Amino acid sequence: MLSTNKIMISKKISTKIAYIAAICAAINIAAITKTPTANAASLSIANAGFEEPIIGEGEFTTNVLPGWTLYDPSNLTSASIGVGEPIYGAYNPTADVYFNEAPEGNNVGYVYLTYPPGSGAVGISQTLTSLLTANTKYTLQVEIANIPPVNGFTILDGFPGYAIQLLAGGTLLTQDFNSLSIIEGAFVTSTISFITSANNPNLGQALEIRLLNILESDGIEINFDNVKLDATPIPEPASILGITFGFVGASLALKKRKMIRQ
Ligand SMILES: [Ca+2]
Ligand SMILES: [Ca+2]
Ligand SMILES: [Ca+2]
Repeated sequence: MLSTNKIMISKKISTKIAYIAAICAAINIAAITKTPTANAASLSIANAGFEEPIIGEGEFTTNVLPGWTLYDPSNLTSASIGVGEPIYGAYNPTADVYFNEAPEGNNVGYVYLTYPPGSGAVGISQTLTSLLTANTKYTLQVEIANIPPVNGFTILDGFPGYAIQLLAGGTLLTQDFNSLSIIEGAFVTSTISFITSANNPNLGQALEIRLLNILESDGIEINFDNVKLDATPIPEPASILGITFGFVGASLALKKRKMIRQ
């Protein structure tokens, strides 16, 4: 009788230990999930909404886009640029092109390529002043649009496909390679994320954003807008250890209970 009581008391104690350990683990999880939102920072991107230069309704610039440079690894566009054909720039769409015109401000960016599908990827690129940092979650968000064939511009029919890339020191960290289907006249939001470990080989290298027209299918022009890059510190290893100890504590208590039952 006495020993049964002892077992019951031990059971109660071990149950309490299990609860306390579980609560400790939960607190550690809460601390981790809270930390990132508190410290999230927007990284500086020059001309992120393509509002420079200021241009009139329906107008566009020809290969002029402050903050951004042409990315053309196979030199596909050199002859076209030489004769002044527009390849990239800022564009101020009218309401008959996009119902809401631009998702942000007045302008969007464009990449316009009159080459057959399979010719190669061309786009715009920006190297940031921000450097790749350890234990950080990077989230890149870009609005992408399929410009419709309105006002007799049947050449704008179709969509060539896009890629949104995040790099550091010239190394691709992550990309959205044409995963979203975009109907004529629509803007969609592409969001990609990358978490750096403590020993990523590109730590300290400059971040770079590329927005590409990949010429994968029939179509010549893509529009982009409202480029955003957030950096959020992720938990220190100490907090992760806290979780581990919490769960170890819970499992030890459960083991104790099993031993008492036997
Ligand atoms: Ca804009
Ligand atoms: Ca407009
Ligand atoms: Ca189109």
